[in-house]
Amino acid sequence: MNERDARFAEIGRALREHRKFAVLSHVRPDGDALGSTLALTLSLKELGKEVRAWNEDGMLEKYNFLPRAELLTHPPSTPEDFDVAIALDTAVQNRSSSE
Ligand SMILES: [Mn+2]
Repeated sequence: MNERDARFAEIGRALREHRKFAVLSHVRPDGDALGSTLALTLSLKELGKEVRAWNEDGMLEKYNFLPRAELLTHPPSTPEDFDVAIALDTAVQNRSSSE
């Protein structure tokens, strides 16, 4: 297995072997941020996982046509624990939060 496939396999294991996920994307989201967040959220739910889909800016009205758009919300003000947090469409760590 080459290095890229090994990394994908490792990500697959992390997804299969854990139960509770937060799926996040960058601030001032675009269609790929919100669409990829919803797509992974729905895939994980299909696997029976507990998933939160959050974006600092919430769902943009113009993307409300996306399937299950209502699942993507602003993060709550109270902290929540997860097994795995996944940042999508986010090349640098501090781009998923406005802080
Ligand atoms: Mn983007």
